[in-house]
Amino acid sequence: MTTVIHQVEDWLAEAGGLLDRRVRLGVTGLSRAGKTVFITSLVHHLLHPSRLKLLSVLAEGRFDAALLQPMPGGSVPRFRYEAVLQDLTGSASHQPRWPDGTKAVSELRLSIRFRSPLAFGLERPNTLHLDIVDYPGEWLLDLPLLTLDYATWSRQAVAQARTGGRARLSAEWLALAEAMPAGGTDEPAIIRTAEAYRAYLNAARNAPERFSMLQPGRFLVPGEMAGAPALTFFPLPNAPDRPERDSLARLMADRFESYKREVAGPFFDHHLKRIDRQVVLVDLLDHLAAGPESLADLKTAIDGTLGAFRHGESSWLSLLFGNRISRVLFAATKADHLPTGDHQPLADLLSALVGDTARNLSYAGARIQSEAIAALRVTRDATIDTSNGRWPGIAGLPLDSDQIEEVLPGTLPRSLDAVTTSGLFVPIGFRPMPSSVRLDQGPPSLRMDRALEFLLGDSLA
Ligand SMILES: Nc1nc2c(ncn2[C@@H]2O[C@H](COP(=O)(O)OP(=O)(O)OP(=O)(O)O)[C@@H](O)[C@H]2O)c(=O)[nH]1
Ligand SMILES: [Mg+2]
Repeated sequence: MTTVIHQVEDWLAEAGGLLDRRVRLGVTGLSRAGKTVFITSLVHHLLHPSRLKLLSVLAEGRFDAALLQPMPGGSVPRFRYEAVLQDLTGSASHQPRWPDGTKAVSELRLSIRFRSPLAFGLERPNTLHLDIVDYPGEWLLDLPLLTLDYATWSRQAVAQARTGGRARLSAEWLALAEAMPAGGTDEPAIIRTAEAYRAYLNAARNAPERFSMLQPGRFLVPGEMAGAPALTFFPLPNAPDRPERDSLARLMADRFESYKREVAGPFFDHHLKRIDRQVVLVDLLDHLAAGPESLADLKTAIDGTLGAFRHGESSWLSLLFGNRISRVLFAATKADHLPTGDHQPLADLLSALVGDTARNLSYAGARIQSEAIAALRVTRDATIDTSNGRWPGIAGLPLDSDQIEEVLPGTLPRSLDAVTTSGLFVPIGFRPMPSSVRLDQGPPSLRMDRALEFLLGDSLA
């Protein structure tokens, strides 16, 4: 029912705005995938569009201007676009730097004035309102929980925790959880074990394998919920499907359900459920460097989160049953860590990683594309002389240095099967250079215009 009301609201808003279009762009990506930098780059590009060569509305001379709009209301803070831009440009008091990790939800609306061609060379003025939301990437992993009950989640989480590199990280929590009496609901012991579970998730996030499947998301970034009972639970080994009254499993299941109802569900409903277009940002390089276990975990996380969304061609039925996501861009971020010749192979590796999932989305009617992008390009290509000959590399300002350095980033694996943990491929972090981002000009980037053309080109036609 709420879906129908939301749709009618949208419809009325559109009718009121003389058929202005509204597109909700879902920027989805795990923690550190590059969401905040992507959103800032996208907005800055559209406000100063000279670098968006492949965006047809610009190439065809139909783009008038873009403007940041005040949000229509509500309680969600506005995305701190100006502050992030200031981080990236630098100021008298600080060097250009990357923004901090996101700790809360924020939203932004950008309106684009453009002209649509009519017959006889006439044009009609048009407006597209683009709504975007930013949030901590960790919270995305709450979406797969929404369709699970506590016993099923426990089985999955415990089996996962006993497998591969996670086993050495989960031992303390598992020992505490196994030692807890089934009938006991001793709160201090529950808090201790929940804390051990959180420590395990934290360790898994920072482990060399760079594990992605870390649930629930608020255990890592609690936002305003730190210490709340809804966050004091953990998966139980041998959790029964029908726990007895007053048992530990029953209490844990109740808290799990309350987490879904009060935290994960509202986050999805209010911020992501109604998106029309989706960009899935993936820091694939980082996971390629971390090896096969990291990649397998990443794939599980991407598949699990995408499963929460409805993809397919939108139609008049959307008015009754809720909108569908009609375009999904899979974007391998931070492609500026590689020389130009490796960009397409990187996009191909991402296509291979999401292959089955992407096929399902296509089958449902959504259009799919993969790109290697850099929302903010902070390196340039360089040819590097070695004793072995001359090789394509990159040059940039390493995170821990004030000198521009030329770097050979290593060899990108030819296929996902060729990925190893032997450290053949080691990405290096670079920081924004002074003057690489200017307030009055779109930022240097890689394939942001292709990304925007795919995601929004038809809405700007
Ligand atoms: N070289 C390069 N690095 C990037 C780019 N985009 C992001 N990064 C790096 O990736 C880090 C994470 O980017 P964010 O945009 O903060 O990632 P996020 O997805 O918002 O992360 P959370 O807020 O933790 O969910 C940045 O601090 C940069 O170090 C890019 O285009 N090029
Ligand atoms: Mg962020």
